[in-house]
Amino acid sequence: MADANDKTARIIEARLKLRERFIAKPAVQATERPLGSGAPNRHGMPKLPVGQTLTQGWPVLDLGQHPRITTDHWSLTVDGEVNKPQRLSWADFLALPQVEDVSDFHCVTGWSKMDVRWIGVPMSTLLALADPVATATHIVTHAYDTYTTNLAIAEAVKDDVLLVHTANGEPLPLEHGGPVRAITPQLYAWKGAKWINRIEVVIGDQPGFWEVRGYSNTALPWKNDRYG
Ligand SMILES: Nc1nc2c(c(=O)[nH]1)N[C@H]1C(S)=C(S)[C@@H](COP(=O)(O)O)O[C@H]1N2
Ligand SMILES: [Mo]
Repeated sequence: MADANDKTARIIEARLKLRERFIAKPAVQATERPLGSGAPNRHGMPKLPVGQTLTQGWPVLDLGQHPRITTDHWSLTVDGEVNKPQRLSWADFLALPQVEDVSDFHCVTGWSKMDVRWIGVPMSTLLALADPVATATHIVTHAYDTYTTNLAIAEAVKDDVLLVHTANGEPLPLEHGGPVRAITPQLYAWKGAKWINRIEVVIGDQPGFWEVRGYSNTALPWKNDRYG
């Protein structure tokens, strides 16, 4: 057990170091007054971003294919501009320190799903394991349905950016990206790849599926930053 605890401690320390390295760099930040309504959320942003309405359900939006990946066949690669490329099996993924977090989900089409209780692994943990090279700036996440989306590393290492397998106490449903998807609560939801299977670290920005088709590259809900 001591070994497992040491390993967990090392992973957590590497994650904190990585966050210091990238959060300290200028992230894509809203400089104007954030737009929206409601009491501030934990990031000081109005609970409901401008132009959004609350939904009780959970609409499904994607390219139309729901790849059925069993956990036996699932894997996650972290590669590209890294010193230690990783390939994790389902067991490897579940052996990483898990976090539980409650956050909101804002879709660019105008609905917001509030207070989802997620369980998963921080994106920053996975990046810390792979150790991005000094000049790395962005990631491209890839999914089993061929979807891609890009993030500045400074966004990707935020505390609430997770690779989740559980939502509100249930395994993440297939149509919402099960067994594992990414979530980006401080950006529009298209920045979170469902059925994620690869995190590619890159030097310089590489827009993804929607970013090259007219969606905003930065995707900031409190700036109404929907289209590029
Ligand atoms: N792999 C994959 N991830 C994806 C998409 C997709 O088509 N494929 N669509 C994105 C878009 S546009 C949105 S709005 C959200 C929707 O997530 P939901 O279907 O769980 O509501 O997933 C995002 N992640
Ligand atoms: Mo979307």
